[in-house]
Amino acid sequence: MKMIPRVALSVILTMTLVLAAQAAEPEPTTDFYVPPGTNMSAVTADYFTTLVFREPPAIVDPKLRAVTSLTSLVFPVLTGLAICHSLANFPPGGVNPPHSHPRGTETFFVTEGVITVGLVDTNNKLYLKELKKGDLFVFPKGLVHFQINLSKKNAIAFVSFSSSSPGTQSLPLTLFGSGIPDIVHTTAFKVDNQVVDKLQAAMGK
Ligand SMILES: *[C@@H]1O[C@H](CO)[C@@H](O)[C@H](O)[C@H]1NC(C)=O
Ligand SMILES: CC(=O)N[C@H]1CO[C@H](CO)[C@@H](O)[C@@H]1O
Repeated sequence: MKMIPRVALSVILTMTLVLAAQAAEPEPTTDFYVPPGTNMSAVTADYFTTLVFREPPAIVDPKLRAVTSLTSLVFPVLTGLAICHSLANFPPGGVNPPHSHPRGTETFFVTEGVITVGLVDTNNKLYLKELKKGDLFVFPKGLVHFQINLSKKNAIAFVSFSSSSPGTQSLPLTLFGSGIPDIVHTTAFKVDNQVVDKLQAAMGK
């Protein structure tokens, strides 16, 4: 076997270090996480099991998608494992407004119906795609994206994240529900105070 050239070796080594540095969560030092004070003899298969995805989440607002999120906060066994899931139910016309996940890449798998998804990159290029049952779309970590059901039938998606706690920043809420001073918005959006007040009111501010 030929020796691997030194340059190639150092490239491989650098890439390995970069990938390690990019890992969102630290290497586990135990088989799996249990909350402090847990009696290990009392831990059963149920600790690794969830039944909450048996039923799609109930629609609350017919204009929005409903979601059941299974992050490590609600499913502690995922803690430190760099993965979590959610199940989303889109009524006809239901939207998941533009948002991003600062700590995780998302894969979005349609299990029922048709869902239109959109992704915007840092060059402000929009990628739009109509997904049918069985189709999967990738939303790279941190990038703004949205989904909408433009069909007349319900649609469901099974969602995975490369983090046990990917976090969500919803643009409408971040911009108009956080208390950013009006002057910032009137300048940024070139609109008057009434427009800003209306948008803030819609976000409960
Ligand atoms: C731990 O759990 C086992 C099995 O359920 C039980 O028999 C034992 O009494 C528990 N120990 C403590 C200290 O609670
Ligand atoms: C309830 C609702 O808004 N349904 C709409 C879903 O999308 C289709 C296609 O754009 C519309 O025709 C429906 O009115």
